[in-house]
Amino acid sequence: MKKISLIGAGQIGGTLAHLIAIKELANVVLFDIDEGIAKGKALDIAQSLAVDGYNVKLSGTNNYEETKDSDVIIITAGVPRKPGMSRDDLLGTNLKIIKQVAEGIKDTSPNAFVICITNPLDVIVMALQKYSNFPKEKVIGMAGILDTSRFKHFIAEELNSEIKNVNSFVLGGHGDTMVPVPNRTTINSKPLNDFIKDGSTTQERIDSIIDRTRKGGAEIVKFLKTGSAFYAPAASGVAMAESYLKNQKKTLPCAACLNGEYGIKDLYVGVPVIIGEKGIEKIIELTLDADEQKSFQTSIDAVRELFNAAKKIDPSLT
Ligand code: A3D
Repeated sequence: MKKISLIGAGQIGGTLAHLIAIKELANVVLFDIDEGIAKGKALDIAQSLAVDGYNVKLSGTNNYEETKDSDVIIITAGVPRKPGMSRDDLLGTNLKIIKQVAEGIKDTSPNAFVICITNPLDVIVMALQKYSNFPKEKVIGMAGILDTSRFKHFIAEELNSEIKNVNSFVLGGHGDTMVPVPNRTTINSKPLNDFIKDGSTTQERIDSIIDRTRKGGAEIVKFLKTGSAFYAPAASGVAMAESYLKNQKKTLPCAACLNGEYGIKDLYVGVPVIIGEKGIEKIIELTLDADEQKSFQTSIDAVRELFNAAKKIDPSLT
């Protein structure tokens, strides 16, 4: 059995543990600075597995030694948003936390595939790679799958289609400047634009879906009041871990460190990548039209600006 360690046993961490267990994907170690949360959730989920006879071991800890030699590490340690906050407001606090996490994992699991979920995502995953010095193809951020599933969900509702027949990508940074690409969206292999042409929907309605997708996280924060989304973020993180552990080579939109692709170097941004047993095996370069390119550039500028803010907080990141 493979080993997945979850750093952060809060809302997403607990849901990740449950999903991993009922897929029998790996044994799970839940790590949290609050040892009681990690131990309590591990025990509760382990006992739930007895109901259906799933064969997975779970444990909870606040000691990095127990995460030793993990195949995959998924990081959600940090604070989530409260109503009215932007993801960027979390930067100062979560940067300090991610530095501690990098210290904790770098010697204990040097060969792990590391998936970061902590916000503000693109900058935190970039800081994590720099603090840990893990290979860039082994450090990846989860955001694009979540943003894409939100877009796909709204499109499926709008066109009364089964979700599995909707295909799309959301690119760019995980923030208000993210870039849903309606031109690359198909429903039953039919381009989304054709549904506008035949009157099934309108450009205005698609524009409002794009806007709702961009604000999809905030919509949930407002409903929950005490935290942010966790079911869909956890499902997205598990899809990445599964593609790596089973060498599925799925193409998934994730935050990856670009090395010249899309004309960008040394910056983590959301793009489609192939995840297999080597980690990020390929970054897919889509040809963007002028509007998409412009929106993508705006998103990249926003990520770069926030990383500059991070460097001011911690000059060791330069
Ligand atoms: P929450 O339920 O508060 O869990 C976070 C956990 O981290 C808590 O149990 C804390 O005790 C723990 N923690 C804090 N500091 C440390 C530390 N130094 N070491 C280990 N554990 C620590 O939050 P959540 O699970 O809802 O969200 C976790 C993070 O994911 C937040 O930063 C969210 O903003 C972010 N998030 C990202 C997305 C993306 O799509 C990228 C979506 C939703 C949430």
